Amino acid sequence: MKVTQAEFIISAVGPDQYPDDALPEIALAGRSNVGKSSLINRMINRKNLARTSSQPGKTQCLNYYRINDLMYFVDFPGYGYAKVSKTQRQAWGKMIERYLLERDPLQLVLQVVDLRHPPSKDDIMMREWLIHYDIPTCVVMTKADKLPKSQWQKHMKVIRNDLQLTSSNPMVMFSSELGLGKDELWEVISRYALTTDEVGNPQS
Ligand SMILES: Nc1nc2c(ncn2[C@@H]2O[C@H](COP(=O)(O)OP(=O)(O)OP(=O)(O)O)[C@@H](O)[C@H]2O)c(=O)[nH]1
Ligand SMILES: [Mg+2]
Repeated sequence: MKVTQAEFIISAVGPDQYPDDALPEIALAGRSNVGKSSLINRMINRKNLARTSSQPGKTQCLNYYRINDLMYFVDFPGYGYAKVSKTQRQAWGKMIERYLLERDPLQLVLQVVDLRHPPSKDDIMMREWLIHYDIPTCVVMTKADKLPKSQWQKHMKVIRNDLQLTSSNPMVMFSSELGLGKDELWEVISRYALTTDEVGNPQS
């Protein structure tokens, strides 16, 4: 998809601040520091629209980015950051669970994991939530540039297995550094969130 417009809309602390224009939403979930914001920036060709956080674990907001007036990327606060208090963790859980349960415009969750490592306990818990709420998911294995290509398939198999992915669950190899996987991920997103007219030609 050719991105001509990308705009930060709001850091929403709760449902009354979520946009009410019913555009499809693509949410990004993943461990703190895994590379969610970098992935958004790469997908829209902007260096710094999605802020890459200097204070991991501190944000408890859903960050909304509107793309081409067609859809939103919704950047979840990262999970699994060790220094977060129990109260913060519970607040995070409530907000995310409510969003997953009630948010009608949600079309797809991009579960972002680090290709280098087996999924964490939190990654597995998130996956179980997504299965439980029956939400379409695409697992994006990022930071591929940090691993020799010869090891990609082996690591992908571990992730597929640990997250109980079937052959119908899309998985995309990605690197925000290199731009690898960008067109493939736009194809997946388009399939779930956009009509064919809106897709246009893939952007190189
Ligand atoms: N080499 C490499 N580094 C990456 C990649 N993606 C992200 N990074 C780096 O990883 C760090 C964390 O990236 P972020 O995009 O801020 O991660 P995040 O998931 O948004 O983090 P939180 O907002 O804290 O949850 C930054 O230093 C990025 O430059 C990638 O594909 N390759
Ligand atoms: Mg971030």
